[in-house]
Formats: sequence, structure tokens, C-alpha cells
Amino acid sequence: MERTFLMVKPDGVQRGLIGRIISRLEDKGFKLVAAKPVQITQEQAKRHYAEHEGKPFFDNLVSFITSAPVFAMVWEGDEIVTLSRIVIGKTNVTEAQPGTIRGDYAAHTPSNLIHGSDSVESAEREIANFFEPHEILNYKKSTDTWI
Ligand code: RTP
Ligand code: MG
Repeated sequence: MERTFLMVKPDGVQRGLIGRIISRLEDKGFKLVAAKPVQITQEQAKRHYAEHEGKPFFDNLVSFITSAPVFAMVWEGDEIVTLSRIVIGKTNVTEAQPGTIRGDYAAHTPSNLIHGSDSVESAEREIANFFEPHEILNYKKSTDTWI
């Protein structure tokens, strides 16, 4: 079973969208296996966004993600890395389609509400940056065989 790291960004927490975002991911049929609110440190933010180091928006991105608490999560599902990014919608809010989280709730590109890992390798690295192995649960859900 594939895992991904999804994180409600500071704008989503401040706007009270944690519950609605979780509902959409549950509705899709994904399984929540870890979750906690986190105040990200500078070091943790730089590790998380290491792939963007050197890009013009990097400093703003680190400032934004450390500006207030985020809600960090690990979700499980078949092909969840690809599927969750479809549920999330495009990075640029002018391209995010209605029916996606960003398409329905985000109105400015840097504040696009939620992060999703872009590959299985990124997911492993990002999960390790936020969670200890014992914080990630392994359990059966009654819907497992129906999704
Ligand atoms: P994320 O990593 O947050 O899930 O978003 P993503 O894969 O859709 O987009 P990515 O290219 O990884 O960019 C990471 C975040 O950086 C901000 N960003 N700003 N041109 C810009 O000002 C710009 N480009 C990207 C966004 O917050 C984006 O989600
Ligand atoms: Mg990304």
C-alpha cells in the first residue's frame, strides 16, 4: 500500500479548512494513518522544500510555511501519490479546476492550502521529516475491501 505526506498549510489552518480537507480525502477512500498539528522550524521547512532551494520563491515559501501552524498527515491508498495530487488540484490557482481542493478554496498561488508529495521517494523523505515510525498506524478499516 502506497503512502503519501499531505499537509494543510498555514492558510488552510487559519481559515478553518482542516476538517473539510480531511473529509475530501476520506470521501475519496484514502486511509488516514498519522496526523498532528505542527509549528514547523526553519530547518524542517528547508529540508521539506529542499528541491526548491535556489528558486526565486524559496525564501518566501519557507517564511510562509513557518509563519503559523500546519496540519501534517500521512495517508495510505493505491497510487495515492498521483491520486491525491488530482484531488488537491493544480499548483497555480488559475489552473486549479472546480471540484479540487485548490480549485474550490484557494485564490492565491503561494497560499494554495495543501501540500502533497510529488513522488513515492519524496513521500518517504517528507514523512520522515515530520513523523517517527511509531506515530504511523497500521490498522484495518471496514471499507478497505470495498474501495
Ligand atoms: P506543494 O509542493 O506545496 O504540494 O505544491 P506543488 O507540488 O503543487 O508545487 P511546487 O512546484 O512543489 O511548489 C511548492 C509550493 O511553492 C509555492 N510556489 N510559489 N512562482 C511561485 O511564486 C511559486 N511557485 C510555487 C506554492 O505554494 C507551491 O505549492
Ligand atoms: Mg511540490
